[in-house]
Amino acid sequence: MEAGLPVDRLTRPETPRPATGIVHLGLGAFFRAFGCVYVADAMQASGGAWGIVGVSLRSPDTRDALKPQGWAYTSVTLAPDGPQTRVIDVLNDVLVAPEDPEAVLVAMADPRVKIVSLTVTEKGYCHNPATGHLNANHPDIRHDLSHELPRSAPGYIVRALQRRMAAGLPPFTVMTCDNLPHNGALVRGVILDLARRIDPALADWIASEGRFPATMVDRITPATTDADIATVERLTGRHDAAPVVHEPFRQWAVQDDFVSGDRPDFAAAGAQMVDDVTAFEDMKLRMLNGTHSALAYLGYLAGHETIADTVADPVFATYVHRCWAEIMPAVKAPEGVSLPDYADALFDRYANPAIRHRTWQIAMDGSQKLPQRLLGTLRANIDAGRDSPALCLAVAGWMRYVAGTDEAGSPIDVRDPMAVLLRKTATDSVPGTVTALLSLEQIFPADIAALLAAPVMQAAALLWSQGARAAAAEVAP
Ligand code: CS2
Repeated sequence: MEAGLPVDRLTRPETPRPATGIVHLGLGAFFRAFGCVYVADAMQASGGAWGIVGVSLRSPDTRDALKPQGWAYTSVTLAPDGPQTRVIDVLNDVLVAPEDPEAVLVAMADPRVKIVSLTVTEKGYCHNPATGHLNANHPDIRHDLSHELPRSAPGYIVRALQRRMAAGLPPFTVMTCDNLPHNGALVRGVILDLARRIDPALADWIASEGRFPATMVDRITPATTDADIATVERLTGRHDAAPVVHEPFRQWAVQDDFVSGDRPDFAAAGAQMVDDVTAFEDMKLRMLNGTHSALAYLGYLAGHETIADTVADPVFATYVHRCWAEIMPAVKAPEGVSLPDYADALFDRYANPAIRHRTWQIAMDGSQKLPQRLLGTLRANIDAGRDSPALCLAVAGWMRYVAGTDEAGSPIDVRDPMAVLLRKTATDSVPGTVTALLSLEQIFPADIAALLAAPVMQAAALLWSQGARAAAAEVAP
């Protein structure tokens, strides 16, 4: 295409729209690059009316970008040998919850809707990360307890289920797709707790009729940039204001437990439908997300912009292998899976130079991520008498990061629901900072904090005195 000529806007293909069967809360890039693609593939393979109404819980940006395109968008697979594009057209509408909460509840209470799925990130569950239980003091939960029109994702689910019970409808299945430990049980617990505070009979009905399958989701999907939008324009000859970019790899393990068995034929799209996702989830949260966070904090501190840049640095390539060596003894592999092969595949995925996944993006919300990504592994290793110097360095890396100043003395833009508290908790002295941060029980249960005090103190002393790169080299020679 010649530079400077106006290009057409992407429009939705003239194919019939399937009726809406799914409402998705938290329509970010990840779900559009993952869940929507599986649903498109499942309908292509086996049919079914599984159109999706997406809900943005905060900003109107995605709705505003997709509306002129009839909700269609381009999904770009970034393989190391070049990109491939595909138009995804499973969205039937996008609602912006704060603008019209009633419209969201009406959509969720529609009898044709069988599934409400969620990618609201860890903090969207309004739970205590250390215990997994509802945080009843969360401002949005306090609001939702006293108002019919909610603000939080759990609030929307409970109020919509309340309408369905009153209308004599079956509940929808609640399918969480966030990286939380035992995510199905966790969201069930949060929903039942909130429902019980509103109406015990509603909680009883949800407990007996509702279904909350656990899922393990996996596809690396960096935030879309202006450069990605320009690339899509170059590749397709059309302007798409909200494409998604992602790696070729995808894996979805889904607990096959849906209300009346009603769901898309996910297996036809390559998902693994299983009775128990625990082994998949433990492996992925610990091996992938645990090392992602470790590389994010230490890589950022060492001045690396992306995960691919970080693992291209031989020090961090060795370091991440050392992390996997510490993690593998604490993970029970799903049947038929070799953990060393899984680690090798992860390394190749991280090294994909086409994926520009910023360390800063992954470093976000560490207070909500650390328990399931790193602390479970550390507890298992300590219980078994195994040292974990590389993982302790990752925890120290998080501490240095949230203290808010990088190695050159510049401020770090720390994004975390606890950012203000974390920065206030950090002190001028390294041991003081470690002790104070370990005493935050929302993140570190007291017993883990006590066990981690000595090794994390040692890692922190190394990190603050030598810097992230030299410290990584020291623990992983
Ligand atoms: C990442 C994940 O941002 C993060 O915290 O670790 O989003 C990761 O890319 C996905 O879980 C991969 O499936």
